[in-house]
Amino acid sequence: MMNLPYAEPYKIKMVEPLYRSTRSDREKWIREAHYNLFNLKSDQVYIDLLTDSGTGAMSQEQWSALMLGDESYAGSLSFERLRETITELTGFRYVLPTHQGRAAENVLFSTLVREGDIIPGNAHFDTTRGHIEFRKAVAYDCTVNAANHTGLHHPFKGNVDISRLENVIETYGAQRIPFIMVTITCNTTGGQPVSMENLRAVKACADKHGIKVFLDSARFAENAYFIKTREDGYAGKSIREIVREIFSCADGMTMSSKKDGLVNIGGFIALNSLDIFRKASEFNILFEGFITYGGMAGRDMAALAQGLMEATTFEYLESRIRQVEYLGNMIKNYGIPVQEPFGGHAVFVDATRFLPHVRKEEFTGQTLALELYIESGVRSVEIGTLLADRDPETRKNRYPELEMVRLTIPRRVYTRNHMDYVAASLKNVYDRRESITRGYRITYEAPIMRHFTIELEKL
Ligand code: P70
Repeated sequence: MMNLPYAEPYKIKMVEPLYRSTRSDREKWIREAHYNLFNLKSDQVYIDLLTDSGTGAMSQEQWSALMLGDESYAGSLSFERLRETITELTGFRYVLPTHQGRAAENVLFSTLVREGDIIPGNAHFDTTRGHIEFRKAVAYDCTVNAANHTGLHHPFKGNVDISRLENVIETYGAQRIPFIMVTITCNTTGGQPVSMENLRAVKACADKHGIKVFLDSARFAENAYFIKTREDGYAGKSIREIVREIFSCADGMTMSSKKDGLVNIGGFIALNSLDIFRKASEFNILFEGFITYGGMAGRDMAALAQGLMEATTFEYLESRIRQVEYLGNMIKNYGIPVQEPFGGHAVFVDATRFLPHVRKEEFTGQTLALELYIESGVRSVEIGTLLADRDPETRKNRYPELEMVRLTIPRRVYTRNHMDYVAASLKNVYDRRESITRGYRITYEAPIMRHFTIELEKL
């Protein structure tokens, strides 16, 4: 008897064309794009692994929910349905919709963060860090050491280092720390999960000092899948039971619905405190829109309510995460250095070990991402020095411990054949890695969140 392999729990009803190109087309396009992959038009890309954010495919249930969207300015029934769904899944009573994740950060941080504050966490993502630093506060990473060794196996590389966290609280004092922010899964360290045990330890530490805990929850369902499949005592629990337990370790959450909400745009804040909800509502009205739509169309809220339910099923998560794992294994079997275990939403390639001849000052991660695009039209993204920005005080480049290229898999979009193509493309670059010795120089950069609009020149 053969073990039956896993397969997608859906079939394809509608298709969208992809665009092939030649190497000389791509060399010309990327030069015109100033060697910034964000500047390419989508028809200049064959397989787009830039991000899993807002790039997923909706289900027929979500498309039909769109037709039932209630576009009332106030008291939209689509918002009601969304609020009920979020409360059912997370336990949080109050919900504020926003147009995407960074808007949720903007509203929450306008309410809670002051100049000179310290926000500790596992490893803040760039928009979160940007919103903290924009307010002249400090985003302090308490990352576990294991996360910085790509070849080292550790089931929960997204964990917060609790002794580092204790140290930060001791050094700066609880009154300068409005909250701790834990990102689930942790994007910066490679889509790595945080264990329930660690979440409980963070909450206990925070409670001891009277500090609140917020979860940056863009990929909370993927985190729940890893807890179920890796943490002792959770195999028998459902994804939704685990999700509920995750959020019981926090006072609130910010969400980019473009990931585990399975929609193309949207975000929200959910929390338990009426007081914070009321203050945040003022900023929501100022920046986003009335508190029952916050920058979202009623139909988008209807699709999101449905998406959140689909994303919290084991069948969906298994096919999603095992597709990432399939790509990761193929790349690993070619001998290419990758962050292990593979992340929930992406395979993170260790660019420093892939291209040892390219100096970090010449942007090793970006160099590899560009080589991959030129090789085959696969667009990935640098998660390294360009993304890490300059230190806000010294204005020097921050060189992160990990210089990576992220192959980010959109949800329910690409097939196994596409994954084979991506792996073969990367292998071709790997085979000629010895000949890649020089990187790039910056010719234009914005003062904050530079990687989106940066312009480069080949050295
Ligand atoms: C990504 C995108 C967004 C994000 C996130 C976490 C953990 C908040 C947000 C902001 C950003 C990106 C990066 C590179 C290329 C394209 C896009 N992450 N928290 O792909 O949410 O985008 O809705 O404002 O990962 O990881 P939002």
